[in-house]
Amino acid sequence: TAPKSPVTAAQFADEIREQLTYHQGVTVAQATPADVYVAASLAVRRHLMDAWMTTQAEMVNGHTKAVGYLSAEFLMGKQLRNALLNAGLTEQFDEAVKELGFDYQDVIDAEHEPGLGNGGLGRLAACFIDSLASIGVPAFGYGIQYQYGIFEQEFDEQGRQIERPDYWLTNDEPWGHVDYNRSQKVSFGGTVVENADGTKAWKPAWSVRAVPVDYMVPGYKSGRVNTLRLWRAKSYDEFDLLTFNKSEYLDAVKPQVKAENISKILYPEDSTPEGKALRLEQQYFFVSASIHDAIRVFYPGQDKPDLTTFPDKITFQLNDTHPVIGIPELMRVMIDEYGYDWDTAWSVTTKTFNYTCHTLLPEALEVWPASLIGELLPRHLEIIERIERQFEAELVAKGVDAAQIERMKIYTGDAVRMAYLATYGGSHVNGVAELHSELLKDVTLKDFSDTYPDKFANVTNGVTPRRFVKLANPRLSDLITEGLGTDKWLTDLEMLKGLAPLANDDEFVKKFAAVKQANKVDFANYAKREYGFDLDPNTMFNTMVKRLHEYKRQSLKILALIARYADIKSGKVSADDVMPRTVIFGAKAAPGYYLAKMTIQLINNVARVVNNDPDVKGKLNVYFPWNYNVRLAQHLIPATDLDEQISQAGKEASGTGNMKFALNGALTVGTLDGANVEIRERVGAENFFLFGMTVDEVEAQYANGYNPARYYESDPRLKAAIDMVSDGTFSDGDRNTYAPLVADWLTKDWFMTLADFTAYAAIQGEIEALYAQPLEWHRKAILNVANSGYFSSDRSIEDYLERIWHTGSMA
Ligand code: 26V
Repeated sequence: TAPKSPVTAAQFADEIREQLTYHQGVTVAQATPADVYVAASLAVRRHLMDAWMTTQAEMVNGHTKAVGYLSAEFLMGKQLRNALLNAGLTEQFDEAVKELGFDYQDVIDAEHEPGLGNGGLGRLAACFIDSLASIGVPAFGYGIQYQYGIFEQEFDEQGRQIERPDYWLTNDEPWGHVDYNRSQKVSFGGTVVENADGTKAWKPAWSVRAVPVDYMVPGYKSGRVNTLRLWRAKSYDEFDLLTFNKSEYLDAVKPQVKAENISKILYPEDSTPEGKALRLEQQYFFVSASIHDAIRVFYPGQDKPDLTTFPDKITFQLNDTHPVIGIPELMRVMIDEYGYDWDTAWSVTTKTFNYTCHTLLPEALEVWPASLIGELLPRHLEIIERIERQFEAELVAKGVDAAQIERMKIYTGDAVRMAYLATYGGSHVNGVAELHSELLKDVTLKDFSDTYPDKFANVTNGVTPRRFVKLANPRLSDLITEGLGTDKWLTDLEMLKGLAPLANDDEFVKKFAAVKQANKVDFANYAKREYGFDLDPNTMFNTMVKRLHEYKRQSLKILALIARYADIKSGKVSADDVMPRTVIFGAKAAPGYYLAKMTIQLINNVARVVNNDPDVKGKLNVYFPWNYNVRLAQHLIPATDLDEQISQAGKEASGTGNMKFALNGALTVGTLDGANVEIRERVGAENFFLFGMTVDEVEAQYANGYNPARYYESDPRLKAAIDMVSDGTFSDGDRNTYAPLVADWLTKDWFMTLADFTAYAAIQGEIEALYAQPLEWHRKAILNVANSGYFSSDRSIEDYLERIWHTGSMA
């Protein structure tokens, strides 16, 4: 029988013992922290099981349309503490573990986080499924169970990035339930033949078995547990016995390897798509399996389901272009597998899908070579061709001119533009922050928004306050609850507004400051333990964490830092006048991204030189903890005083780190980009350090022919900083090490780092002046927390429900 929640700590300890005995077969005396982690996870899973089953049953029988969130990435972070929180078992766990003779931290540390995402897009998907469950919306997350997640980053002696495979499944993984009995068959290749009756039939060349691995997605205090279904590729042929008998071992397992490669590894590139067959195979693999799975779930046992009702059962959200092959796939399923005519299939398909765009970089929009689609998915290419014909006819009928029709082609004959297919083939397109959505309409998808204005919407991103405030920052959570007199803010984050008056209450401000200080001490200890760093918690903690990309401009931060270093070295600024600062970077670079990797090397070497220089000791320190991931984020964000969001205006679609920092009481230095604009609007211009060019100014510079050398010549501090990078200061005297980076800055500088340098360096002065008045600083920090409630992913989901999905919660 399933245990009834809540239980006492002693009962929970018994449940852990029972798992140790009957699942793992070890005694408490023999058990390691990793054993206890598995046992506790299985125990908490049992507490969620009833709610999981009821949620699923009600979803199928109920009248509330479900959401299928199709995403190639879910960057979940560790599961145990989140599951305990949502099962109401946090305290029982703490005590039970103690009773069993284990250290709480050792047990938590035994969990290897599933890094099944690159960055913002994957973490957003994880926040969204948390919010869907917490609000009580029936939902599935559908994705891929990569055997290797995002690489583990290390640094070599020279400070260069090394990538190591992240085999997160080496140890027992208690959360995923491998459900072989709900497998789907996914096929590839072959040819299309015409049947006697004129219908088409796809004769694929090979197939793989998609096996679902199910994860519980428990809502916070909602009583709902949704499902994250991640597909794992398995071969149908275990191995070729005939070949095997001839002792050709490697050949014998070849088909197996080919099939299982599909879910082997997460692509670590997060902006420049490569036209690689394996990536298209991954996309089609999880999307085809998911569509068939939804039909199985919502029409149980029916051979001839009435798929015209499909859009009333589920709405599929396409997380970027990665799952867009789902549009021709649903067409194919309806026409070829269920015998519907084209128009019926099209009507169902366009009602079923919606598309979220997450980028503004034109090179990040996926375009697949038609030859590749033709080879791998020949029937889909035919369908795409026909969609193109219908689309062009529709545009002609709407009176769109020939030049525009040419620009809007989904299928050019050589290539398929997935963003265009998604826009035409779905009901809504949305950007992820107001500025981003405007730029989509005005620039990236202008022709489409001119032709189909009603399709376009905005939903500003959000983050889950459960993981990023309650779990990551228990001290602040307690203080908020004390300040508001309730903990209801965790499901209604706008309630944080109630903290605003407390910004004028010196007692509260001091408590708030004490929370930040304690978090900084915690982080210093963590950094010592994990990295061997000696951070001084009595300095300002100034953080820049995100993927390493030119547009995000880690270069701007490092150049300003070098300039500051040079000021102190040269005596231009007396060390006594410097507000002591600890700069913390976290960033992974795509393995093939040359300039990004060189920037990592530069940061590491600046850190080495600065941290070993007695002239700046205690004044300026730089640390670069390797392998930034969700776990590190949860430790670092609550300890940060100043957050950097300094992308070139018009390039960062939204950003979500910015929201996490503001909610944890950091101040932001940032440009008018992505969601920074909305954060600043809400927290108040006086509580946000704004600098830099606007989107219009950036455009004007491009139009006039941008010349970075002009800035190098006109700002002596910028010149000094760049010269120090060239002259070998950070490369043991070698002048070649960073030459390509310097050459790029001086001759290209596509993201205008140099043009924004002077303004950026200047605002750092303002920042230090404010930091010298702790009460004022913390008042502003409190106002950031109080006014960031809007950035809850619960609010984002409410907006999707209203503007895009037109559905609601089961309650
Ligand atoms: C693109 C690609 C291209 C092909 C190879 C694999 C791959 C994997 C991921 C991506 C997505 C890049 C887009 C992305 O991550 N966008 C970020 O989305 C965040 C959530 O909306 C947003 O906050 C960030 O501003 C945006 O950069």
